[in-house]
Amino acid sequence: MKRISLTQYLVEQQREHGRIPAELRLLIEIVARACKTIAIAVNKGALGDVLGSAETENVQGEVQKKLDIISNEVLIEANEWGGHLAAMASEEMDTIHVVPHRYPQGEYLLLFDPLDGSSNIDVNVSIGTIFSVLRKVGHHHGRVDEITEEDFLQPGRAQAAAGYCVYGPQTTLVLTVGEGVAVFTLNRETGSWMLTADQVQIPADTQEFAVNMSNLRHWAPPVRRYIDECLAGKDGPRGKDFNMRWVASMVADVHRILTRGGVFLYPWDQREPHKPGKLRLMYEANPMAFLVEQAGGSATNGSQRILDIVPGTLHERVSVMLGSKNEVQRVTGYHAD
Ligand code: AHM
Ligand code: MG
Repeated sequence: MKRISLTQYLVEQQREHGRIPAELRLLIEIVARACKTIAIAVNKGALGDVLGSAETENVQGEVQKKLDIISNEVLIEANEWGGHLAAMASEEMDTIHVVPHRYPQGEYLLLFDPLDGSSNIDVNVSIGTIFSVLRKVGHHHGRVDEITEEDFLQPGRAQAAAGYCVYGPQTTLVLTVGEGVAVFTLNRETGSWMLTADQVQIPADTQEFAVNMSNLRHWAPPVRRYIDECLAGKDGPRGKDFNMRWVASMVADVHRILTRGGVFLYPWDQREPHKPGKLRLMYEANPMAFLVEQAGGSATNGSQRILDIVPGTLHERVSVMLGSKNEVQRVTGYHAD
């Protein structure tokens, strides 16, 4: 079988299907190239002095790892000069990063979690990069300094593209431009991303859930009910046994779900009642929700479709339930009961 590269795939999307403008194609190519650079740093591990803590904190009060900071810098540097972006936002930066005046300003806004699954870096378990692309809306008359955080506060359904890269046994890039989900695998010999799966579909039913079970006693009753019923297996109300997986890297857990189905939960918990959840809406939940919906799955916060949530702030958090449609519908339904 003759495989096509990411570049060919994007040119086809642009030329034959008219699905993406040239600027968006450039943006995706640049993000993909940055992910290659991050993958090289990840692979070096202790030899590259990239493991461990940077001894700094991000805006959310989390201690940053060296790779969090390296990956953030790689993505910023790669994306500044192309003329495709107006501004960027990241889990690792308090405020937005407007493209400097010396470069032309483009039509897009890029958000990312540069290195997701930080707790897995030092233990050599899969980690990843998540990204989300929005269009600059409103009347800016092309002046860079007019871009503000407000321009980013669009619901996830407005995304022009989204994706993630998994740094695992294989380095894999998963992408949607709103016409299904495509998977590319990095060929290390040639340095090319090659299309290895297209129009990925998540089965509607599953017997596998992903959740951090150590938090069980803190969850709200609908989530406890859902998991209790899964755990009861054949003898319980579901009448079938469930398997459990929890990588603690959202990219890896979502990738498994895209590959063979499943349901992923990171629900609200009562320890910090005012915090809707752990995961961030704009650069974790939204891009993953877009991918999952494009693959025929669902994503909600228990009461609402993730992609319909209008963000109030850049770093806002959200409760997440995503994956196989029928399971997400069930756990969401328990919230309405
Ligand atoms: P991070 O962006 O700081 O790495 O945090 C997000 C990660 C997700 O990838 C993962 O699903 C979750 O945090 C794991 O949380 P926990 O350590 O509670 O299992
Ligand atoms: Mg993250």
